[in-house]
Amino acid sequence: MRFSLTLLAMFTTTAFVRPADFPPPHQLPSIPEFPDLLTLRDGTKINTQKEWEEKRRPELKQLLETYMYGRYPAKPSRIAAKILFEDAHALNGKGTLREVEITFGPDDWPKLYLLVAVPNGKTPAPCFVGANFGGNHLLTTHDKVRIPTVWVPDRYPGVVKNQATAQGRGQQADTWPLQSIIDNGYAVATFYCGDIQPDRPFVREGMRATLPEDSKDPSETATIMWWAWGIHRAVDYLVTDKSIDAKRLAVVGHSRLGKTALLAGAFDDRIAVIIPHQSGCGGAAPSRSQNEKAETVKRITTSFPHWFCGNFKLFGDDVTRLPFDQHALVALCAPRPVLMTNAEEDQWANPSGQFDVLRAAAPVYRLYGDSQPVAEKMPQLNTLSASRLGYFIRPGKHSMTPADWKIYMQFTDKWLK
Ligand code: GTR
Repeated sequence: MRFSLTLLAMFTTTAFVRPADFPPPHQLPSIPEFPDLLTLRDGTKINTQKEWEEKRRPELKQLLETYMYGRYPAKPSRIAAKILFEDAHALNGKGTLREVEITFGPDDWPKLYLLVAVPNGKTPAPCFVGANFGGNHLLTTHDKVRIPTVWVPDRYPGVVKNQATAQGRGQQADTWPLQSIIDNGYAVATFYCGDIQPDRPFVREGMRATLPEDSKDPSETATIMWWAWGIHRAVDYLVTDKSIDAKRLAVVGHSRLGKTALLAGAFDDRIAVIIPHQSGCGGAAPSRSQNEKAETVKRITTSFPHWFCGNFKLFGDDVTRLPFDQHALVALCAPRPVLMTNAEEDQWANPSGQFDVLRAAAPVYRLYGDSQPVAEKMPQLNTLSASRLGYFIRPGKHSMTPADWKIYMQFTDKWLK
């Protein structure tokens, strides 16, 4: 079945206006603790939900764009979706599997290929959405699923000289367990992150190729922001898909794509639940970290210079100059539920620091009337805290497994069903 569906004729383009008083990083004041979420930069206190939404929330978004992730890109003026294939008897006959080609912007912009699995007879279904690491074809053996043609890291199964091949089919099915997700009454939609922006620095490819050449702009849109923006384009499609319940979307991602999931949730209110899995530094973990085993701002901006904008690197030697910490990103999600999931041996992702971030975001959730949005103490191993600011830590390492998905679904069963 091939047909084209025009989603949204025209978007308004929002120009980014940098407030005149955003100085270069070294001129910002040093703030040793997490900056107060309920005080504007000019010192004014925020007391109500309205003040938060009208004043502090936009200010924090601009700060995060300017100093960390780079500008939130404009919405494309044109977006369309085409079903590449649909199999109504997939997943042991219990699901419908389709792949949707989402086209936006001028003809030479990248396309996004969204793999969508829907539970038959249970629609409109709540839906998980997120980016994957190595291609949709790694998640299922279904032979109609497209193999990426863009650059893919060599470490993924079946990749030869940075090109994905059919050898990879189904090799990472455990990371996004489609069958068990639909068996639990959820739909799921995912795309290869590299469709939007391949995960390597410097090359003017993917969405980065749409930016001016040789830009010295220290707030230029960086890779994690592009990926989050890509999730928003997937959401543009999902809210038009009749088999999906547009009000019950949960964003999920692992590690660098967990950082992406949190940013995507913070910048798009259409997403109802936000699940950053082992997202670590630059995601749910604090930049002002006390955990000596955890990744630091200096380290991450050296290893992965393309994930964040140029300004963020300048905080590597003095994170106290950051006018926010990651609790701000969580607070932008308020009052929507956020679940941070972790593993005990994955100290690099800073599980205890993430719990501190969750606690620090609570004052904003309280403005929305949830008097106890978060657990008092970091939960024991294997004990889900399903508060609005939820937390989970299991034994084991840095990975995304079917058992982790069971936890995500326990949390979304509470908040979306
Ligand atoms: C690590 C990086 C982490 C995390 C991880 C991943 O090398 O230091 O921040 O993002 O990669 O994405 O798997």
